[in-house]
Amino acid sequence: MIEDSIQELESRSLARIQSAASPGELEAVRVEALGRKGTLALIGKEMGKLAPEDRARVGKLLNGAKQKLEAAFEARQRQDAGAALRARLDAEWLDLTLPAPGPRRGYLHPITQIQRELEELFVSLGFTVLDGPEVEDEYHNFDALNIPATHPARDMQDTFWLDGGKLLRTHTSPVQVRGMERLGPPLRMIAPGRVFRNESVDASHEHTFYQLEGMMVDRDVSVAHLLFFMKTLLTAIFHREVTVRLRPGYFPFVEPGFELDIQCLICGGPGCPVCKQSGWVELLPCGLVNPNVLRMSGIDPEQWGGFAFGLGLTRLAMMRYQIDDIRHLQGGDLRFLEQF
Ligand code: FA5
Repeated sequence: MIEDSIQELESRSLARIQSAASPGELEAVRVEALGRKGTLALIGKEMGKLAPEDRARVGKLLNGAKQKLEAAFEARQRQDAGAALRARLDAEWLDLTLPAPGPRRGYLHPITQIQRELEELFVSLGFTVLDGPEVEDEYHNFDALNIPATHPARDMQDTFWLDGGKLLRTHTSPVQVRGMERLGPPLRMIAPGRVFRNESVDASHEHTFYQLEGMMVDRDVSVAHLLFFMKTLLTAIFHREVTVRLRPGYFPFVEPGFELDIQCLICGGPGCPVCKQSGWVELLPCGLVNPNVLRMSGIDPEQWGGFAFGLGLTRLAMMRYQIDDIRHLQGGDLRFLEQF
């Protein structure tokens, strides 16, 4: 019976519209039942074969089934679209009342931290902080420090020479000379800064590193003054007793000259690559200013005396933070730098 087929199609399709698991499956049900060549269309074509008195009744039934299925189909589509929208809103949920994360905090490089601490200390002791050029002339880097061109001491610091007789300063000592020239005696100055040497790099040697120069020129300055300031400096940096040794050191611009070494804080004494197995790290060369140097900068050595030191700031950072390879400090690796 054609009426039974219509009813059976209607109830079966309604169930399938409800249970369709995906939009694709739902569309397949629609095409099968309502499509141009779908089951309802086929049944419609059979209508002509019906007795005229049955046609109106069956036609009504057929239209009713078509409308019900179309309505169910649209309802299911609306229901699916609503669920998809809710899922999207849930996934994209944003709490506008949460506080903003704020800018990422940066870090001061360990050498900058130590440099600033030392600047504060020396300023509190009456010293002025001076700056000088990294591209220097031969006069300030060497001649005015009692190292003329023929002097073998020029070989102690392998130099990067530039065009026109200029050079990359090999130490911060030229700033002493500039300080004496500019400010005259009495003088208390420090000069932190970057220096350059054409030497091969290893665990304790860089081609580019930091020093902090210090100088005091006054009446009756002695080795006792020098030692007082060196001890004050080391206590401020290490916040504890460190073992040091003083030995004679040769620098043409000081007389007498000393090397102040610190017992290696990486290995504690037995020897390691940082201290080249010696147990000691060269940190702080110093001495009383050579009268020639005072004279060349226009200061009368009969009236004034002075001390000077040239602290290896990069090595000091290594000792303070127990860094076992100098190359980490300039490597630019944030994982390393963020530890300080
Ligand atoms: C000088 O540069 C002198 N101008 C220091 C000075 C100043 C002496 C005033 C007397 C009076 P020296 O070449 O030793 O001296 O270097 C000083 C310090 O810099 C060393 O003790 C060491 O701590 C550091 N240093 C030297 N070479 C390197 C290097 N290649 N890498 C890292 N640190 C270095």
